[in-house]
Amino acid sequence: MSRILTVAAAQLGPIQNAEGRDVAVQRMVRLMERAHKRGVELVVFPELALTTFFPRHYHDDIAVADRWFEPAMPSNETAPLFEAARKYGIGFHLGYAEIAQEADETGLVRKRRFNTSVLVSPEGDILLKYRKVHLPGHAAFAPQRVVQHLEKRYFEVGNLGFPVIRAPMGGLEGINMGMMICNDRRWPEAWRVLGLQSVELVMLGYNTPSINQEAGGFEAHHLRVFHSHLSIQAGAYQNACFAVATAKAGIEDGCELFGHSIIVNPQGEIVAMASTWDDELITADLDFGLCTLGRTTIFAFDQHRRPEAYERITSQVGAVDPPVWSKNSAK
Ligand code: CDT
Repeated sequence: MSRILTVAAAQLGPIQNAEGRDVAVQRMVRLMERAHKRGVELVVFPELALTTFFPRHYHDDIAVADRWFEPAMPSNETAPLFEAARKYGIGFHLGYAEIAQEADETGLVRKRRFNTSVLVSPEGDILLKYRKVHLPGHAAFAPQRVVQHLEKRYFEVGNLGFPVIRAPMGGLEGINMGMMICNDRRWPEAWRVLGLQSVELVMLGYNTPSINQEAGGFEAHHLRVFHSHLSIQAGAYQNACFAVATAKAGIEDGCELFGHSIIVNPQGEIVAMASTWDDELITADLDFGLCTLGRTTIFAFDQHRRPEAYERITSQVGAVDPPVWSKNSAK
């Protein structure tokens, strides 16, 4: 019997710094209403979907940034999203900045800040939570940059790993679902950890500037979108899963985010792509039977993986120099 789920990437246009959560939430509720009319069963919203991408703004006192964080999910302000889920019978994925009162690795309970996403069921239950692992950018104000990227200042590295949950969604009894957030998509390790848990659907949100402020050399404009799509398409193909990748797009606080949200199948093909820099819904019917070919042939992990040869992947962070060849050392 075929297992088909209708999904949407609900791209958001810009959210300006001056705009409140109520504006973003209203826009998202409207997208859920439109999704429902199109028969969508699961909607994927972007990273930090409730506010502007605030890591571009520096505050000496980090506590001043707390206004961009959610101490509770749901809250009074985000409750309309949960109500819409119940009303329309659709699940949703939401990225937001999370404040948690939680023990750290030393056992000290303190205020902790994460770049987080949740997967919410059509009944309004939180099925899965993920906290972003790969935090790009820098922690201190960088005077040479026109626009800051202070994720390392405002967030701690996620401490939940890359979890996958099997849960009902839409008309399906169970789908293996996992999440990553923005920069994570560029790291094959993140995809493989999800793949090793038989993930069938990866949801991810992103806020990616059109201009790379970190470029040490020239980076052609079009390569920004190319590298994003390349990473997602490769990740989906190499782990025989679907991916829904949703952007925040357009000019936000004067900074351009490139959009180009996509839905990708397990062959790595783009099956839907956003074409605006605005709130935009792209949809696709995902047939999870299409995951079988990859995972039973070329990417049958149990038959072909060689973890004994991958030891460096988990024991080493930076690259080391290789030995230098010489006639005497040649074998
Ligand atoms: N939000 C996020 O992770 N954005 C990064 C931008 C990198 S430039 C510092 C990304 O990988 O898309």
